[in-house]
Amino acid sequence: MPAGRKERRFSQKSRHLGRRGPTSQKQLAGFRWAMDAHQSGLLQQLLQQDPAYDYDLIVIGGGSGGLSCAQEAAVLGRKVMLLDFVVPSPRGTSWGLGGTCVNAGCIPKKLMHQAALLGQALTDSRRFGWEYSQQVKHSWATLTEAVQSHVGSLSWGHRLALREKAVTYLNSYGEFVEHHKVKATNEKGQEAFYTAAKFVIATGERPRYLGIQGDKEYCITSDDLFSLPYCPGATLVVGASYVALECAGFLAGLGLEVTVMVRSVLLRGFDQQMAEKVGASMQQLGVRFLRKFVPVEVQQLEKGLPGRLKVVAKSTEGTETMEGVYNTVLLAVGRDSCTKKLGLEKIGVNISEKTGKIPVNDEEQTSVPYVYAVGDVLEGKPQLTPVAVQAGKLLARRLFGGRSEKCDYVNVPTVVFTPLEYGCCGYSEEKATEVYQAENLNVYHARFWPLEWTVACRDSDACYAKIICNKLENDRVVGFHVLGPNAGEITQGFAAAMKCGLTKQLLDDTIGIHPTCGEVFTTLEITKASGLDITQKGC
Ligand code: FAD
Ligand code: NA7
Repeated sequence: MPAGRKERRFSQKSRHLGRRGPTSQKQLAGFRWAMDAHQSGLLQQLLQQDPAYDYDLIVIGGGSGGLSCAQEAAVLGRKVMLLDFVVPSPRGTSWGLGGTCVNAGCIPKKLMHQAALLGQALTDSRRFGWEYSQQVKHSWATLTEAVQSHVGSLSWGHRLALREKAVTYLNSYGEFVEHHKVKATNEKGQEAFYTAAKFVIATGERPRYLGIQGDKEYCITSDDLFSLPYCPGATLVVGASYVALECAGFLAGLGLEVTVMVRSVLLRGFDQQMAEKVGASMQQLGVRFLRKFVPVEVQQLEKGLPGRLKVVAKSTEGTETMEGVYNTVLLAVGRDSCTKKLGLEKIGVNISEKTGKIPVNDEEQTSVPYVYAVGDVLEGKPQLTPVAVQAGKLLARRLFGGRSEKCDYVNVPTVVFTPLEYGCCGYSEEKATEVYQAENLNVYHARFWPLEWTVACRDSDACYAKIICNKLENDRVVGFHVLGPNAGEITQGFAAAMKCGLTKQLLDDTIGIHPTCGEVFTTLEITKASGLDITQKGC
């Protein structure tokens, strides 16, 4: 190992240790760990580097998973390079470091969801005594400018964090050229080659197109929506997954005319009773659903920002066709893993032929032992930012920190940020029935009317809570579902309880917080099987 590198690594470590007082408990525990590791030989093993390589670790992809893994490895004293490159969308949209979540996913999506909720709050506010006479209208330009400004600051923050942790960041596209070696190509087409002992693939996914006439020319995807330089106007959203419904939801909440074209079911993979309730709540907001249709052609009728597009669609159940005219067509028909142009075949990393995703073992190791993968590229794992972050961090600790904790992909909570939010953790009713059989399940449910909605005279029957319990395990909660305001905030806490083995009895023993939506879970009494009425009456 070159002397300079060794010094840098130790000075980094001592800076890290020096942050707290020399006698802090944490530091003492650290010294004790170091002594033990030294005696067992682990320390020597961890510090051992192969001088044959430029880096200990090269991470390809600077999104949620890649950033977390690269930074943790650097904190552990390793020499790390991170390559991140955004191939512009067919409409030319591109962005900086940070990946999907920061630039074209969770963050801008949640901010636009908030913009839509504020519109609803304005309407409610009159019932609470607010009087205002100005015409209320929404400015798309102000919203996108504010959202992009925040996104830009997060992206910049990631750059600074990499610099602080001495991770070498290159805005270059990475691909394997031979074992332990990648080619990094920058925006100008300049190529450089780097070697590393270990690699992590965290290249994520990008929106899929339909392959029909006019799709790449005239349609946009979520990659383009959050920075669209003009208000999309009347919008057709194609697809019925969470990305589709979330985008449709906030566009409708901003006052736009929104139609969703659904090929089969809403929210495939989610609890279907809940999915239909999400759909019903969106319909109430004015979203139109075209069920069992797929687009076959998109034509431009008029140029403009936005222009006018004609969409021809055909039924999935017969020969019927239909046409519609929209200002914008947003495709949300799935996402393809960025694994095809990584040169994986050159080093023998297997990918699933069907999905393009990378199968890994429970330590995120691919078919090539020195190559690992985290995040959305993984086969059969939840595709969520906190999952990618956790997997990346724990992977770095196992590779370079002598730790053994693995990412737990079970009972991962998630939320669909439709105007009425849907939060869930654990199994859908369909999946629970498949795993445990219907006769072994108790399904408790209730409708609830948030207090804030009473004065506002909003729908008393829209919000719904459901838990699925396994009778054979003392009524352990195996599925948690809530449709209501702030479902994300509610679900997070119950997810922690489920990790601790939450049972129906424990919920009954929990004292609620009044008046909140979450308290409904402490008073669930009616099972679905009983058929008793759960209708809420009001307004
Ligand atoms: P990404 O964050 O996608 O990062 C991959 C990076 O690698 C990208 O920057 C990409 O350009 C780069 N890259 C690709 N190939 C190469 C290459 N060859 N060389 C160099 N760089 C490359 N998750 C949530 O938890 N909550 C949400 O609310 C949520 N909302 C979402 C909303 C939308 C609209 C979308 C699309 C996704 C949402 N997600 C949400 C999912 C979340 O964004 C992903 O799970 C997460 O970003 C995955 O992280 P990743 O590191 O695997 O990949
Ligand atoms: P998903 O979850 O794969 O869903 C794709 C949706 O698009 C789903 O509703 C599909 O309907 C629909 N679809 C697929 N092909 C078509 C065609 N040809 N026509 C009409 N509708 C179609 O994709 P997402 O992009 O929402 O999310 C993927 C990941 O991105 C997610 O896990 C996060 O990480 C972010 P189907 O139910 O198959 O009939």
